[in-house]
Amino acid sequence: MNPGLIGCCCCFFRARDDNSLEVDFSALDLSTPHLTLPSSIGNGMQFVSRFMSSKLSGKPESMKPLLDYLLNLNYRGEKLMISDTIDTADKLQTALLLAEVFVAGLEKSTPYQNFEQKFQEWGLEKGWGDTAETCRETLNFLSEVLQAPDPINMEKFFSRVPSVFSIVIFSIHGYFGQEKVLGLPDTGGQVVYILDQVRALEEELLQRIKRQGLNVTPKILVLTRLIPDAKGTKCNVELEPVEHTKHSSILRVPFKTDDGKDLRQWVSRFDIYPYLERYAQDSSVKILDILEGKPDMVIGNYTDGNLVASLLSSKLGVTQGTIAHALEKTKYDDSDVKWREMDHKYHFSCQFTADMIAMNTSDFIIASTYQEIAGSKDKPGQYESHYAFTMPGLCRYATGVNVFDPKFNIAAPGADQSVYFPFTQKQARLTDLHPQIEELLYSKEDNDEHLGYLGDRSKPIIFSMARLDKVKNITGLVEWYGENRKLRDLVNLVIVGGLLEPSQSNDREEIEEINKMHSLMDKYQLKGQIRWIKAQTERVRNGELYRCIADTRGAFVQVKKNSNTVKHETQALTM
Ligand SMILES: *[C@@H]1O[C@H](CO)[C@@H](O)[C@H](O)[C@H]1NC(C)=O
Ligand SMILES: *[C@@H]1O[C@H](CO)[C@@H](O)[C@H](O)[C@H]1NC(C)=O
Ligand SMILES: CC(=O)N[C@H]1CO[C@H](CO)[C@@H](O)[C@@H]1O
Repeated sequence: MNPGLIGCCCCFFRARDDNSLEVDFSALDLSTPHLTLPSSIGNGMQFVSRFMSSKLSGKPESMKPLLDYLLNLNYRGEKLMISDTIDTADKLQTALLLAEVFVAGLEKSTPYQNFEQKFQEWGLEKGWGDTAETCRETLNFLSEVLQAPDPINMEKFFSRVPSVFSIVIFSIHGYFGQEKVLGLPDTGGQVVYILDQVRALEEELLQRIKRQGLNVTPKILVLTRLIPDAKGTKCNVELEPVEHTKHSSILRVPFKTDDGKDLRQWVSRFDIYPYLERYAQDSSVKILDILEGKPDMVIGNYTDGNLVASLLSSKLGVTQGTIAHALEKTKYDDSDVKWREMDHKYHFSCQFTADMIAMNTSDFIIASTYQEIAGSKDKPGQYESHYAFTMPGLCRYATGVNVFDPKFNIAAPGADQSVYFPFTQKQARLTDLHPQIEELLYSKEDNDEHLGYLGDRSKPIIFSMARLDKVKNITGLVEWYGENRKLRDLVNLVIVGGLLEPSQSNDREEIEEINKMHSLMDKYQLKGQIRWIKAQTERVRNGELYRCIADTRGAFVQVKKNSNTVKHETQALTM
């Protein structure tokens, strides 16, 4: 990695005697207040609202920052909420009072246009609401905050402030596309998650914009890599609309080689660090062009996305969010201490440094669970493990990422309920798909989609679907099943994941795992009890597949790694 990159984050660096680096983020910890109770970790938003309301004492000077913030609100230069004439807290309070009394006297559903002129006379601009009622609510939240600041109204008011219209999401590695990509190397759940997320975000933005009475078109761009050798996917297409959205697109920007040419082929996510700085520059030019200005927020996913989001956010001065559900550091034992042994394969020296930069510069970090941040009794959290660690001979983080920072917020992910619903909802079941699923699970012959067969169909199915890599340890599950006679008598095993032949894959971990699958099936003579189906990409059919497994009284199994023991967590299939 170019050392210039490291200079972009604000913290304290010191060269140590052995030429390695010491990093102490706390040396510059000037103003951000921190949570104190472990139980409040992950509730940063609440904390910030409480902190802000405690700063507003009711005295006019204390309102100044809030007033300045509102005065700065605009959409492409057009003022929102208040105009420049409201330049003191007193004036703001007076305007709110007048407007509140006025809208309270109107029919609730009166459209904003009908009283827009009145609002303007008081110095109020668009953005309070689309009807008399929504305006009244927003005015009231702010009045309450100004009179007697409290965190609840503070949060309510900020949830109404129109500040985000365009969003850029970086998901760089793998093949990011809408069809024929799942199962290609480094390409898995994240593509589906992000496309779902984009649809949900667009809907949310549209609703908010409408509720605020604005006539603004939101824009969402998913930034990924353009891969000229696209392997039959659309990854060589620069701009592609996201299906089932109106205002969202995938924008692909190529990696450049040293001589300035487009890099043609896919590269593993572990090998992409040399390209990222240039990529950040090239994408920022494209983004500014397509959005006709800066985005309001950038979000990164995974190390590469987060690092580029950091670079872009510091360059353009926009809010940065991080969603890094799967950090590599905690996936491999002692990956920090043993970085040297693994570096030729994984380049953790780059990856952990990039993660640290991204986590530190992010304005907020979304985690899905408390455990992900702060761990449990017997396991450190993946973020917590970035507080203090050493990569011997390279660098030492004296104070790294602090989980008590209010930037950490928990938002549990949802599932698309039109795809994933309980198997008991008989009327909704996709019976049309049953013949295909029947073939997938029970046909006798091997073909290029599946290997092995289930001799006794009356047994329940133990089922797992995941990428075929070391961390997901599907081969561990197969081994465990193979060794357990009793279990083999009772249940069948169905695995969906990876490709079936090593020659079809060009991902080094996957190739190893494919070979292992074959040798385990031979070693334990599993044919007749196991069905190994290659990675499946049809989401809707997969939803029904889960339910068909549930019909057999089956169970979904996820192999979880826990320090040095491997626990197989079995959860009853309720879907
Ligand atoms: C990032 O670094 C700053 C100092 O530069 C520090 O105050 C802050 O706590 C760090 N953030 C996190 C999440 O650790
Ligand atoms: C995978 O599972 C096997 C069997 O349970 C276990 O021995 C092995 O250590 C696991 N591998 C990883 C990388 O967790
Ligand atoms: C929310 C989200 O999309 N998270 C994904 C980020 O990328 C990692 C690694 O590819 C996925 O595991 C996460 O699910």
